[in-house]
Amino acid sequence: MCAADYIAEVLNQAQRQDPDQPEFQQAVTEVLETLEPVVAQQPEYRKAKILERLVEPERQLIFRVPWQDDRGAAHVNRGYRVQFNSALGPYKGGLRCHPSVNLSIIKFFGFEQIFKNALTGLPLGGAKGGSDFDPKRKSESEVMRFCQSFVTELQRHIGPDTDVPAGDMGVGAREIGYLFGQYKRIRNASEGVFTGKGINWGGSHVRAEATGYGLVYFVEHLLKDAGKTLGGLRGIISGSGNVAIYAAQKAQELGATVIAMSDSNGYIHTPEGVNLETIKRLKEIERKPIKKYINQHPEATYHENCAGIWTLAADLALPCATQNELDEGSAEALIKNGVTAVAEGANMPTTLPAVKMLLQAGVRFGPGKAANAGGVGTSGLEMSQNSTRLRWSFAEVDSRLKAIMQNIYESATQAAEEYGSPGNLVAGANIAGFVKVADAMLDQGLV
Ligand code: NDP
Ligand code: 2IT
Repeated sequence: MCAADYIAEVLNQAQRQDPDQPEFQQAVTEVLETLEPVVAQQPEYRKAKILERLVEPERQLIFRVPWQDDRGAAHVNRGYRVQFNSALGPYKGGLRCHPSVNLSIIKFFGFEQIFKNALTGLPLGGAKGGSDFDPKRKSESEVMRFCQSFVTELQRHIGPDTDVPAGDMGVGAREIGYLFGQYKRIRNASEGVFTGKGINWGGSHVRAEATGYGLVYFVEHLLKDAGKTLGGLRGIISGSGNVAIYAAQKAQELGATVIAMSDSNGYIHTPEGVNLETIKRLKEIERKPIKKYINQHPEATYHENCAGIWTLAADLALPCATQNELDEGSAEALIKNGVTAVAEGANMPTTLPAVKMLLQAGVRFGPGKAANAGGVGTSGLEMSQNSTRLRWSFAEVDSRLKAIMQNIYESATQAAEEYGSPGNLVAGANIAGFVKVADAMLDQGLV
């Protein structure tokens, strides 16, 4: 059987086993479709059933999370942790709290995380977790009680050498604090079991900024290859959460103008460039809709429907909100408006057909696995600091983050060339990540 048929068979099998997991199937298809030349060259992978083993998580945990609201009423949410692959190191990946969370979404994240973490060059396995709990419109004490209940169960499955969760959508510094506090209390161990901790209690400098900063460092390399720099470019950035805010901050610092940002309701457009102090106050402190931005900035306009952001003319587009937010219609508008580069701060924000359109149109495209790996890369640096009980300076961590992003860019570019798709970083990132994990799995035997 040729490599293409073998891959099609693994995809069919995954589809038959979990037909009700569309996001997971999408992520698996996106990776496996690019692996044909590698599988063709290395028959050992097929013999050892590496692909079949990769698409099956090592362990998936689903658990009950009961908590009480401020009025004393009881609630029950569902908690997840999918420990996907530990070939390279302890399971590592974020926790997402959002009402849309289900097993398909957590598995897609966990699967992506395997290759992303491999690309960082650090010894990190892949995992993801979270809950369908919605932190919006909950009081501080409700969020705390939820986090304490969540970790009361999760704590028995994690540890600094076993599984190290972090934040993701709906889980930021506040939630990591409550999770860590309860873990420490139950286990009587102050250890590096979460990343994204506060700077005074084991956190790392730059972790809060890392995904956004790393994304922009990656974009600098993408643009350099097209003979451009960020200076003078107009950028649109979807989302206004952790990733979007720090991507915008670094992009503006390096001379770009961020003309639009969004949230789950709509987007603001401000051709002079967004005022990030206002965005930070609204989203990080007050937790208010982005619509309120125009109250302070009458020069800006607000538009309902967040996907409309992709119809604005810009040189650079950074989807930093959520999966499948940039579809074919959006890709068509971006291409028509002459976009130079698109890089994914979010996980899988661009649909498969949209990715293909952008690549075909010659747009420089940075896939999330590579472009947003600075967050988990810096989490890896936080783990190193925790293990040695040291804390590095901001400048030290930032320079290591830059080196990680450069290394990812170079290894994805090189793998794309080596396996016959020069310039296609989707293929390059998948292949570079896959080879590391697959070789480690071969070395470790049939486990
Ligand atoms: P946050 O919770 O901090 O922010 C999410 C942002 O996205 C919010 O502004 C939210 O709006 C907005 N949003 C949600 N759904 C939509 C939508 N359909 N359209 C437009 N905006 C939307 O999450 P993060 O910034 O941490 O995560 C964003 C993305 O980046 C996710 O895909 C995550 O998996 C990925 N990522 C995160 C990393 C990290 O270190 N945090 C690392 C790598 C990837 P609202 O305020 O209305 O809810
Ligand atoms: O998607 C991601 O890479 C994250 N949410 C960050 C994971 C981490 O462990 O820092």
